[in-house]
Amino acid sequence: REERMQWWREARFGMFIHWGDYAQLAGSYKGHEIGRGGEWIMNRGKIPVADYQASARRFNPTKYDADAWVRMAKDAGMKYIVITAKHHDGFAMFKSAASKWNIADATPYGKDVLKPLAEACKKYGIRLGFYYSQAQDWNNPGGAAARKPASEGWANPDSAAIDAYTLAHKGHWDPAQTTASMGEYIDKVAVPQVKELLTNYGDVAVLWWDTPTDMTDEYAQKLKDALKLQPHIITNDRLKRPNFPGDYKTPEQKIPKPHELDHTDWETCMTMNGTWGYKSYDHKWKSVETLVRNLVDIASKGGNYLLNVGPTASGEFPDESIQSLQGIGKWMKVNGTA
Ligand code: FUL
Repeated sequence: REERMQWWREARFGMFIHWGDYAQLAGSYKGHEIGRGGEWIMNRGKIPVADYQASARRFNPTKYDADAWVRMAKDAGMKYIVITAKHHDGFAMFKSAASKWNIADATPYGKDVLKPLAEACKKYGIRLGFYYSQAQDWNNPGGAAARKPASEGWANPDSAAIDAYTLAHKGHWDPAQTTASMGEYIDKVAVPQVKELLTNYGDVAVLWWDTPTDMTDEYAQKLKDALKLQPHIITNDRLKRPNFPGDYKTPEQKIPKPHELDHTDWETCMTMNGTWGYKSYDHKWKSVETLVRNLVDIASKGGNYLLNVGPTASGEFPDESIQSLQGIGKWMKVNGTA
């Protein structure tokens, strides 16, 4: 383990990328602004499965340039990238034989976006990790759905019955979501897709699990076993709690105080504005000074900083993110190791 962790401990700074079909909705559904993270829009808006899937027919990121993305990360002094291979909306950003709900089969773009990213990372010496939402999946039947009260965000007024339904169905709001069991989803979608990710993209540095809603030890063990395909891989602590601590802890949107440190490896993930997935109207951008101070604070305490970018549906980083990355890069040139 010590050997596996070495590059990660030295890295200090990485880029998180939240990119999926939700970027295309950019925080709004049927003219309503939906609360909280843009990547949660389907859940918060209780968008029916058929409607949400129809939205992918407009997802066509023709301006996507993996080479440029990786160069921006590298120039900012980042050593690794973790991208959402599949977020809670179940949309795979890669060609998958386990579900048609993927970017190659469900969009006019028609191509895998992880392949070019893996190639660019290799070219520039940046390690690549995959975020995979193993439990929550709101589109592939049987996936879990976190139960959030309707008071948080806007519930779809077109579906008056939906909240009573959601309460009665473990967080699901559309009958299409419950046509399979979670066990079937794990065996037919989650495990096969994780295997695809660990087979088709060369070296995978990190598997970043998230929100273990309704996970059991049995499901978690199946996913953990799949990791054997990449003997050097590192994982976070979100596969299943307790019993599956992984290699490092993941404080979210906060930096631990000195007395909270306990010799466990840790990585603070954080947004540059207020959302992980792109929202056209979120302008709460942190200043370059704040971002640099956070990085220094985290590095001085022995942690890693995983700083998020939420690309647009056209495949570009928001201008503000580009400027911040450049500002950090400038500082790193003078003071850091870049
Ligand atoms: C959370 C997720 O629910 C968010 O959407 C985001 O991916 C964040 C990093 O983890 O728990």
